[in-house]
Amino acid sequence: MDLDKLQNQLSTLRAETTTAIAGVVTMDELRRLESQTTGKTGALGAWMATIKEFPPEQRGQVGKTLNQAKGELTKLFKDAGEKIKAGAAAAEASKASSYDPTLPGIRPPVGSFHPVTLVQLQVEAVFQRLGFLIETGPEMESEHYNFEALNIPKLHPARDMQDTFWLTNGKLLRTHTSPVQVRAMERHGTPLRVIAPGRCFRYETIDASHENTFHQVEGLMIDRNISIANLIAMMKLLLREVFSQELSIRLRPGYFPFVEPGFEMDMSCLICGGGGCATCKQSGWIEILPCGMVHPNVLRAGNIDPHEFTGFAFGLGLTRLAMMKYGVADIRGLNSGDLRALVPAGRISGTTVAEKPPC
Ligand code: FA5
Repeated sequence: MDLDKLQNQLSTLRAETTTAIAGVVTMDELRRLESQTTGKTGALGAWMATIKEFPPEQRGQVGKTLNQAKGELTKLFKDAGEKIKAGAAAAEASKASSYDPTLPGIRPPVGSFHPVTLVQLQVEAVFQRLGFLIETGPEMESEHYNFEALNIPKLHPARDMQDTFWLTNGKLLRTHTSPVQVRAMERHGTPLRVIAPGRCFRYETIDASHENTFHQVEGLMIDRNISIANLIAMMKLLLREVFSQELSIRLRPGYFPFVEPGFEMDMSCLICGGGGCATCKQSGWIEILPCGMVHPNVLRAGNIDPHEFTGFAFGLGLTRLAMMKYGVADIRGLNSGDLRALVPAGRISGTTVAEKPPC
């Protein structure tokens, strides 16, 4: 063995070690490689053991060369170790910074209430505050409750006011929510404050303000000394609460066999601002709240003495109320699944946010 050959082999070892270090990822791998290279039993250790085979005059130089090579290799390992540690620390830091617990969460997409449901909840809240019960009645109704108990006997021309879907079992799809009036009288007696929201069905020609399936809210208040003044005050309060503003309304005589006197309460059309449009049939007014004082025959049908008790009733057009409140110009949009009509103001673009039920 001569010194030149030793130096050549040490150069080769340096080059191979540099290449091997470049492929190392973890500190454990690096330590293993270092011990195989510079450790006592490693490649350099084997060279150290050969010093005594050199002639005595060369041993000093051989030792120096081997020590220098060991120093260079040790530095290579030290630098590589620092690099690996720095990389691990950076990865840890970036992992930590990608989680910010103060960021707002991602809202899961959820639907919103139907506009009719929204106004229904609002109307219910108004009347519940006034001590009214909320009743329901069957959609498949008997002729008795839908007509006869409401002072509309068979063959009475008033039946033509509400084109009816008759069923093969002799019943019908209720044409209004008024059947709940006598049902509630029978169930609760007097005094009585009740509202009854629900779906109604009529064999109607459909247009911008008429559907064959629509919603109403029936209202009924029976007690001693109930007057038209109570009725008007209650109707005005309802519209003020739902629209959060004083609206233009008008009261005109209306005929319904189950009330006497009867009225039609109209509100100024909010689609056109009263100027006239297809929704209000160019009149500037929307028929929304027919009402009146309960007819004595209806009180009798509900086992209530008309000499002792009086009451008012109304049949709010809930679907039309929703149209006015949310600016839906055509009633068909509400039943068709058209999101432009169904998602009222309050939806945040991008994600849908469940509308809070109005208080
Ligand atoms: C009635 O249904 C009576 N039962 C209301 C009533 C109750 C009067 C108590 C007096 C006392 P009318 O047919 O006008 O009345 O309907 C009431 C409201 O329901 C209307 O003002 C209108 O807002 C709504 N409405 C009626 N028909 C339709 C329809 N086809 N599509 C949408 N809304 C309708």
